[in-house]
Amino acid sequence: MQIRPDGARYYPELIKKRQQAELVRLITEHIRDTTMFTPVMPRTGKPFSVRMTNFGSLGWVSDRQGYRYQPHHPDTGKPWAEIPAPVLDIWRSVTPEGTPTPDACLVNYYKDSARMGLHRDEDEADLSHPVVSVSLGDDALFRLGGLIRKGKTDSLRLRSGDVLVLCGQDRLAYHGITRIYPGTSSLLKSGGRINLTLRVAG
Ligand code: MD6
Ligand code: FE
Repeated sequence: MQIRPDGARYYPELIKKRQQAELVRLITEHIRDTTMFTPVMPRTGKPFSVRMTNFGSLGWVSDRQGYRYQPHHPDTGKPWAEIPAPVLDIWRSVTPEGTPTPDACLVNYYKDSARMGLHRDEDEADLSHPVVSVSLGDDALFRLGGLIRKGKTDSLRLRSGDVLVLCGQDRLAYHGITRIYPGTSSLLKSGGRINLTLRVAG
């Protein structure tokens, strides 16, 4: 579903319950094996409230040196695991034919009070490819702005199984997560929300 002309697309509950559970199984196994890292803001070193890990040949990280993609986990130095096939299937189902395969899948984990400030996804080498995001677990309030940070924003309540694509006019739009609604989903045993963000990074 197109939510803005030539821009973002939103697919509510594209992923059905059984498949959500399977994704959570794959992700939690991965988290158990690799542990998550806590990114910090460039320069200030202030920790994010969201914890992260990655799948793919490149993973997104943030530390005092800045934001970047790198092939290994910042704490353990190990390469990231491959992007699971069911996740690649989701990408294929919402991107135009001929779109390259994503090489980066960021896993964001939100506890009840975690948030993500307004930002643009602009660390990728080619900014013409779409960014696909998958929500699992508790609901979240997503804000989608425009090309300037101060512009007005639209709000979208993202629920478990929803897929959002930032493409076209909105590929570089500011966006963020204002809040999580704790207890709105029973998908994750310990609660919270998982977001997968798929990108062609390299
Ligand atoms: C989140 N999402 O949903 C954060 N980025 O937790 C993002 O930062 C995002 O949803 C690019 C495209 C879609 C997104
Ligand atoms: Fe983003």
